[in-house]
Amino acid sequence: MTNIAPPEIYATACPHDCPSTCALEVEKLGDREIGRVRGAEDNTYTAGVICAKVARYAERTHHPDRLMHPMRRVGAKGSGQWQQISWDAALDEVAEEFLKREAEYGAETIWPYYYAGTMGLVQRDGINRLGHVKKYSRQKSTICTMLAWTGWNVGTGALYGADPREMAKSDLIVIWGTNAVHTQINVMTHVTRARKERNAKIVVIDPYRNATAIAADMHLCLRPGTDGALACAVMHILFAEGMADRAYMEKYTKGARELEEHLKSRTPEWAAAITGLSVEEIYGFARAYGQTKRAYLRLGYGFSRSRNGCVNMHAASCLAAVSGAWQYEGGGAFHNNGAIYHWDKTLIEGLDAVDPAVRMLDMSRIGPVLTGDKRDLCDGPPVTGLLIQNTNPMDVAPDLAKVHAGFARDDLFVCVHEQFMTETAKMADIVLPATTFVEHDDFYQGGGQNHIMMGGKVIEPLGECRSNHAVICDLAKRLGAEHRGFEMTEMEIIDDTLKKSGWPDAGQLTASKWHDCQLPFEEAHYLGGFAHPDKRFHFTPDWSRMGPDFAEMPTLPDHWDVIDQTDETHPYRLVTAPARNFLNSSFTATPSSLKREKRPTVKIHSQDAAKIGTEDGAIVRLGNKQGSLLLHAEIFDGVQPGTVISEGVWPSKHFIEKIGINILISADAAKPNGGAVFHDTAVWITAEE
Ligand SMILES: Nc1nc2c(c(=O)[nH]1)N[C@H]1C(S)=C(S)[C@@H](COP(=O)(O)OP(=O)(O)OC[C@H]3O[C@@H](n4cnc5c(=O)[nH]c(N)nc54)[C@H](O)[C@@H]3O)O[C@H]1N2
Ligand SMILES: Nc1nc2c(c(=O)[nH]1)N[C@H]1C(S)=C(S)[C@@H](COP(=O)(O)OP(=O)(O)OC[C@H]3O[C@@H](n4cnc5c(=O)[nH]c(N)nc54)[C@H](O)[C@@H]3O)O[C@H]1N2
Ligand code: SF4
Ligand SMILES: [Mo]
Repeated sequence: MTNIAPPEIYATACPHDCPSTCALEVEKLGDREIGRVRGAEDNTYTAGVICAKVARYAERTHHPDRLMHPMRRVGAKGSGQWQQISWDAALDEVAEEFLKREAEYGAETIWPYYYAGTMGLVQRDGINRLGHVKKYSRQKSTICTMLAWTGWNVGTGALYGADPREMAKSDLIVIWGTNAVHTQINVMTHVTRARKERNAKIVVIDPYRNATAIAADMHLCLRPGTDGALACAVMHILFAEGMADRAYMEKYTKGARELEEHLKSRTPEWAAAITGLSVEEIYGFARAYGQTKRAYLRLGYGFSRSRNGCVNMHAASCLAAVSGAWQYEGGGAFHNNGAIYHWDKTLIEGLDAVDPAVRMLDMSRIGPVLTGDKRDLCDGPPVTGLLIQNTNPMDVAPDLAKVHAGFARDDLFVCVHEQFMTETAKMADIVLPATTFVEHDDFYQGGGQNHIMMGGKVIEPLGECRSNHAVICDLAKRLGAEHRGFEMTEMEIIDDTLKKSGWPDAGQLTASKWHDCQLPFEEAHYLGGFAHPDKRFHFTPDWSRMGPDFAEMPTLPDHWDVIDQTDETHPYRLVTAPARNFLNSSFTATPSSLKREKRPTVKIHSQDAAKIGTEDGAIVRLGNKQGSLLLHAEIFDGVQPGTVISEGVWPSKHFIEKIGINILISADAAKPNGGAVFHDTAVWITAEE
């Protein structure tokens, strides 16, 4: 009998762009092999639960399609013809091309383009250090959080709220515009506790009966982009029926009188006409909310991804300030904990090298930028060089036809550092192979929770893969960029950043695995006052503080009717919600995720299907002025007629005509400070013969 030693277990954190940031335990089977991945039982937020796609992470790290070597394009752009080259040759070529373009057009012609493929602070944000030192174009990061954070901050003054673990102590949890079962499963852990231990009620506010709505006691299935109307009517009822906490408002809020006056005309009947909900549903929710002290608003991102998204987020956040639920444990509101970590990111991002005169390009408008829109280019030089890490704009960005046209430009030199041959990598001139999180050191912060987490390397890099940090430092040398951050290891940067930010150092964090940064109850619930200078929650938001494009924004919570409304030609509203087994376009290469998601579809109400003349499994064409695409119809009555849903983000190659759903998504920058409007699209639908 042979004695097989149990695998070594390493503590780390999930690197993906998910509010849960789970504490993980990874089995190490060999120098270059991981086994099972589990959620840490002893982390109070993760509590042993992780999503299925990350539990199967070995499938992703050891995928046969992982990029293993640097490659140079030899055929036409996008032809898929590559030649394997050495790291030195690849980096030399990138540097040479960038320097040549810089000499011709100035440094702003190079655009380091990145997002959150890994949420590790060093590997994600280090690219900014190179950009700042070189005075390359800066990125305005609008693709995800801009609308939600702006809408939250304008009311509370800061990006934090009631401890997410407090949901377990609530009597009513409102899951608003987040499909938690898909996008952050750990919310359900704490919600389920409240239900089991306290018989708490769960309300879901979402335009479709998604997996989270199925688990709820009440589902308000409203039209997309109408949450402001719902919030106003709920507050109208709170005021009208004596459920508004006037003493609380007197002490803690600004604008309560104006708000009450303004809401008189925002009746449940008014909101019913806008949202498509019944008056009874609105009363039912308002009374349940108003009569429960421990009522917790868990506000997600989904309902902010509209042209009126900031206004809707603010309106929803007002509920807790009218009811006074903030005063109670298990009550109040939460969206994200970004502000509790008070990072000093000078070293990671090279903030000491920032030149505010360097232009900022809106990442969500990469299509217009690459196709030469003068306004997007701030009247500056064209972008002729892209360095891409951690993101896949050829699939995920709005106005995909323009993005594809931009990447096809012959004069554009593109270097993509990736784990997989994504649609973006396919368009590169040089592709560099990237490590996955188990192959490099980093540290993480919880967005939807409250921990800083250490994520040390578990195995050696596979093939010739290198970390983002290594690539940025190697390029810096060749590009003549100097900064002490380029001379340090990942762990040295982690240690320095932790200490400067007032947290335990790298050694301590490695030993404790994570550090709980939750604010004390009084502070998290703003009981010493909100985070504005006047210490009040603002019912009357000052949008001018939040972004340049604030004109015409409503100065009180409202239904702001600037969404892509339906008309005779475009009778349907499309929501492009996240699929359970993908994470944006990540995991679209792993067999088990593909098997579960099957193919891109559009969910259509049976009444609409009858009008269109289509049936389950048939092919329909969806379109608007930006373009059109073919999708398989799925008859689904968990929406209001007029709303259609397509889950993703599927890479373009999976679509019948090889272009993805974002061909329909507008690159309009939402007000007041930009932000992509993924769930705000009017379309036509026809049956295909
Ligand atoms: N499985 C999986 N998990 C993910 C992701 C993924 O793609 N797949 N993406 C990750 C990322 S990057 C992020 S930012 C988070 C986002 O996670 P969430 O906060 O959940 O936000 P969204 O994914 O945009 O959308 C969630 C829900 O919003 C609903 N919604 C759309 N429009 C409206 C509206 O007008 N009103 C209301 N009330 N609801 C609306 C959609 O129908 C959907 O059910 O999830 C992360 N987690
Ligand atoms: N239709 C529609 N489109 C959407 C959304 C939607 O809801 N609907 N959601 C939007 C949102 S919220 C977001 S945040 C964006 C996100 O979109 P992306 O930022 O493009 O996210 P992913 O598609 O997951 O791509 C991240 C890429 O980073 C790579 N990566 C991961 N780790 C590393 C690493 O350590 N180094 C390097 N070099 N690469 C790495 C992964 O392999 C992956 O290809 O998509 C947006 N697009
Ligand atoms: S739920 Fe989110 S954070 Fe947790 S393992 Fe899955 S993707 Fe990662
Ligand atoms: Mo996101």
